[in-house]
Amino acid sequence: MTRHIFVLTGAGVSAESGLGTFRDKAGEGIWAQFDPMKLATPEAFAHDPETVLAFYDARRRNLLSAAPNAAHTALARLEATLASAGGELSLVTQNIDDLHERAGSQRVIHMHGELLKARCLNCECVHLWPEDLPASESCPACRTGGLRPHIVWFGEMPFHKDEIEQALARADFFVAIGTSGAVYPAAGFAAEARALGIPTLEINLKAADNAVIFDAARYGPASVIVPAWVEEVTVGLGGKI
Ligand code: BJW
Repeated sequence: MTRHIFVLTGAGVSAESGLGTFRDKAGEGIWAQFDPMKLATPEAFAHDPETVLAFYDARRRNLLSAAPNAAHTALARLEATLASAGGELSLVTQNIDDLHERAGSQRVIHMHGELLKARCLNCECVHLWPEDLPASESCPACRTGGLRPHIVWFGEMPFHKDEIEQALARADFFVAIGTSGAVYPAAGFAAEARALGIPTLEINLKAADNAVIFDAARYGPASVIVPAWVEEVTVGLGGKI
């Protein structure tokens, strides 16, 4: 029986909450409208902090007006059900939004950081930051350093690498939800799971770049497919995972 499920989520899980994806339909993803090299790299921030900060201010405001959808809620329910049956859910997200938490998930591993946090360039202290972040702002802790969004940009090391590897090694089922499989290292997790002998499932609107890696797939909107899958995993096994 499945007792430890590893779930990797991407932008597709938050798409129906009104948050843009990055590489979806031609001309509609965030990176089709904006050049990631000018907005999501440490070099871009060093060169033009105002432009980078304005981009994240707009994304932060959009996030604050968004709400979790049925996929987020179902994953929170899965975490609680697994825990009450002595199992475990490892929820690793590439998303910088807080919609999993707002849906009730207790433990979310944000491998690409969090939009509602800022980090000091000097002391590296991380602060909750739900407001606009002006370039002139200094760290509330050390008062000397400037602040940057607490986000992993291209060329930077994703967070929680060891914890993620350990969770993957403990898992007995791997699910990727709403992610294109275009960005590493997350895009490699399904292959790592397979190499460990863990069954893999893709949930997506359409086949991702790395679809061939998965043992099974369910295609459709996350708000429909995820609750149905969670229902199967929990009720289908008589409430016992
Ligand atoms: C639905 C749906 C619905 C829609 N229901 N589904 C060449 C080869 C291999 C690697 C590299 C390479 N060149 C460079 C690299 C490394 C690089 C990388 O992978 N680049 C690729 C582009 C090739 N990776 C990195 O740099 C990472 N760091 C790293 O590797 O460190 C190593 C290192 C070693 C030594 C020294 C230093 C470092 C860091 C990556 C950081 C990614 N950051 C971003 C931006 C975050 C901030 C922000 O939000 O602005 O993270 S990029 C962006 O992509 C964001 C996402 O988390 C990430 C993944 O995107 P995601 O979630 O998959 O979204 P989409 O839009 O791509 O897909 C959406 C999916 O949803 C689609 O499949 C839809 O079908 C689906 N969908 N609606 C269900 N309703």
